Amino acid sequence: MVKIEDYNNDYENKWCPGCGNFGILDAMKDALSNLGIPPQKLLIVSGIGQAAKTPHFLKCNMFHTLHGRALPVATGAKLANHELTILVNSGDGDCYGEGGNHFLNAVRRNLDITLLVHNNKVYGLTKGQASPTSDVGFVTPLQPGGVIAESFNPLTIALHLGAGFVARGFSNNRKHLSKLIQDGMKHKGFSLIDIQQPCVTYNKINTHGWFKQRVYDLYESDYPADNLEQAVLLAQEWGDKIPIGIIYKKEKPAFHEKIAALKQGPLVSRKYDAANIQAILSNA
Ligand SMILES: Cc1ncc(C[n+]2csc(CCOP(=O)(O)OP(=O)(O)O)c2C)c(N)n1
Ligand code: SF4
Repeated sequence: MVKIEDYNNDYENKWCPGCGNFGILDAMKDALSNLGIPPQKLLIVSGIGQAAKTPHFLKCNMFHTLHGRALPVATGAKLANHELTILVNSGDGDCYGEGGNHFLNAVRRNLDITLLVHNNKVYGLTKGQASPTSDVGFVTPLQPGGVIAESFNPLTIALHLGAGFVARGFSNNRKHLSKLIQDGMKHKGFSLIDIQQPCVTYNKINTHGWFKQRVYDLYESDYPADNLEQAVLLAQEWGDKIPIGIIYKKEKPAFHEKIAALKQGPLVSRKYDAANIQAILSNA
């Protein structure tokens, strides 16, 4: 049996008091212990940013890589060992800005990994510049007249690229977020969970209270999450009402299942000599 405490470590945490990242960290530990995944069987990959520091605060295998590059590293790890459970923690700037191209291609490939994007609609670590998900008009020290570019909607982009699991969470709704992470991890293929995460220091608009007044739970509705056209419409609902839960879900073959060379088991468990590398390649 895996307990929440199995994931605890004593690494010093310097997130601001009240940061939404704490709720995401708690929900992750709850989800991982509920799924019974022991720390040694889990790899968490992250890039750079406040969100990307998350794996420092869990006892597990981790790979903290370059800004925006968590998904390519996770892709390599999954192809080397497709039996490994892989989570990616990324911020909206890290994933949709610097790593935007990798996001698009990871969705298209349908890698069997779960991507948690801590979406605070701002660059937190570098002190409050606009990110791709900042809303039009959002004022920052670098955009004193307000953001003029349209906001990037990761949910509709992922749906249009054929994603099989698209969801939105809220960092303060920890039980709900834990369930969402569990459902995302149980899903075979790429799972996007875009998590609304208040940055109490640099985003004074989208606060905990702002979200609490607006979020409603799709798990409590009879929304079926299996109709793409309905999902695209729902993914655009933003303002007075904000849906949280599974927006769309559809099973399809994962990337590693389509690679002939991986059918006889993970690459890491093979013995390598010149002859068998040739055999693996000729199988591909
Ligand atoms: C190649 C590169 N470009 C820029 C930076 C500077 N940088 C570090 S974190 C960051 C933004 C992080 O924002 P986000 O991903 O939204 O994470 P948050 O800190 O808000 O959690 C930037 C621009 C960097 N470290 N490397
Ligand atoms: S700056 Fe924002 S995102 Fe970073 S720790 Fe503080 S509240 Fe969290």
